[in-house]
Parts: sequence; C-alpha cells; structure tokens
Amino acid sequence: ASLRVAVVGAGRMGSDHVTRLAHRIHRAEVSAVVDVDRARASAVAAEAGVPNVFESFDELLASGTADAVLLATPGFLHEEPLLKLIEAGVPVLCEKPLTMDPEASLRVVQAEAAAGKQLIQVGFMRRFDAGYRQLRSAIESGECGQLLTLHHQHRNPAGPPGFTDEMIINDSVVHEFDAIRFFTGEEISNVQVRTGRVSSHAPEGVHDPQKVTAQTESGLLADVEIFVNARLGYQVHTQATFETGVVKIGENSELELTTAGRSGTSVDAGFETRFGAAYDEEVQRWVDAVRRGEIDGPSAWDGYAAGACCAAGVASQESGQIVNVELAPKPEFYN
Ligand code: ISE
Repeated sequence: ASLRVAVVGAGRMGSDHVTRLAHRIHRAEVSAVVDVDRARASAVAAEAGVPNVFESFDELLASGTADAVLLATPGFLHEEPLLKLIEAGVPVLCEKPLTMDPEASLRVVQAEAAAGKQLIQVGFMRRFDAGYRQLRSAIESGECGQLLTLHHQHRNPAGPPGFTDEMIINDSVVHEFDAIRFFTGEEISNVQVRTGRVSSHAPEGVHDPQKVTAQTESGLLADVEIFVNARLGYQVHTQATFETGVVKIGENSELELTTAGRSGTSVDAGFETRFGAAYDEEVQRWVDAVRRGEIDGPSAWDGYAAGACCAAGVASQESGQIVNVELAPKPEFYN
C-alpha cells in the first residue's frame, strides 16, 4: 500500500511538497493537509485531490489518517509536534530549521534517543543535490589532495517580509552549516559573522549581505557570503579549494545560450527550481526508507548541530567575535 503522508503547513514549502507528493513521488499519497488557515489548506488540498483537511496538528493525530508526516510549518512551530510524533511513533520529515534554538533541538534529540527509534529526518535537501554529492565524493576520493577551504555564496532575490538578521542565520545560513558538515564529515567548532556595507535594498535595520566564517574540528576554514536581497535571482554556489585543484558546484545550468551578441545561462528564480530535483530525491528516498521502517537522511542530530552553529552565529552578529560552538555529547544512538 502507498504511504499516507500528511503535510502540515500549507505555505510556500508545504504546498510545493503537496504537489510533489501528489504528482512526482511514487509509493506515497497525500492523505491530509493541515493549516491553521483552513481556506489555505483547503485550496492546496483541492488542487491535489487530498481527502482530508485539518486546522490543527492534534486533530490530524487523532484522525489516524497519516502513516507519516511532512512538517512544513515555520521552525518556531516544530518542537511540540515533533515531541508528539516521537511519542506516537510516527516518522516525520521536518523542514529546516529543526527548532529555533539548540536547547529545543536537544530536547527533541534526547526524546528521540530515549524512545529508541529514529523517526526524524531534517529537510536539508541540498544533501540530495547531484552537485553536493559529487563534491562530497571528490573530497572523499582525495583525487585533488586534501580539501583546504570552502567558499559558499548564497543569494536570494529578496528576503520574505520580516526577515531579520537573526533569521538570515537561522533560516538561510543554516543550510551552509549543514553543507559544511556534510562535505567534511566534521563538526564545526567556531563561527564568526561580520557585517559591512549594507545594500540599499535591505529592509530597515537588516544587515545584508553578511560574511560568515566557520572552522571545522580539524581547522578547515569555510566562508559564506549570504545576501538575501540580492535582486538578481536565486544563486547558491560552492567552490572547494584542494591542494591540487578546485571544484565548483551550482554555477552552471544545463544550457548556455549565445545570441544577439551575448552569451550566458539563466539564473533560477527560487529554491523550488534550483533544488527541485534535490527535493524530489529527498522526498522519494524518505518515502522508501519509511516504508522499510527506516530513516536514512539527515537526522535530528544534524538539525541540532546546525542549530548550535546558528546560535553561535547570532551571538557573533552581536559581539563580532569568534564564537565557539558548544555541542552536547552525541548520543550513541546517532552513530
Ligand atoms: C529558505 O527558508 C530556504 O530554506 C532556502 O533554501 C534559502 O535559500 C532561503 O534563504 C531561506 O529563506
């Protein structure tokens, strides 16, 4: 039987996942859409022929209509449903960030470890992007010697309304922290965030762009340019410098067009297209793993560890100093 997935949160990401599950993912069906805004949930459900609509997570849980949950509400609404899902033994793909702070994420990690079964996957979809996987393989193979530095660029056309300095770290740079952990297989031990010249397109009081430096356990330095009001489209690039080579990912789209005296490639409009294939791969693999009774993607620990880097980043925004990332001991469960 196909996996009955309830999508909780019918906003930008939730509605994209409903479409994905309804039209592109095999061996799964959307059994319910949940949103406090019933009209919004109904519209998304109607579009994809989803039979159930609920206004609250508790109603969904009581209904017994879901074998698994895709949690796509904003991060500040994650902790409570995650704890309830652990208690109910229901697997969940939780959009990033796992929670808003490392203390809450640690509570989730500890509850999952105590329950003794991995149920949570965190929505770090870049781990399923072909370029990210190829770069990780290049690092592991050692074909260009040791990896020395990572340079990340992350540009959005515009920040969503109310996107603060803190959210720039917690919602956007969180992906880069996860990517650095994914590429290197190491934890990040310290973070520094600096602000400088500010774009006239940044909302009042927001420092955009920002420069983030992260250092891993073994000393590798990674730098990130985060620019959320970049106006040019959606661009996410990484350049990795090795002892005898450089690997770039994300810079080239499939097509380069030369015409009328100009030559170039197109720029994505948003993350839905830039990472469209990665989201599809992420959700298909999640569905297949859940049907086998497993989770095989980024874990609650990965969500917690990236969140701890974000907390250090936000502290550094305020102090300008290099801030150490303090991680609780990793439960054996996640090894
Ligand atoms: C958004 O929430 C995402 O997760 C995107 O991947 C990221 O590029 C964007 O900056 C965030 O706001």
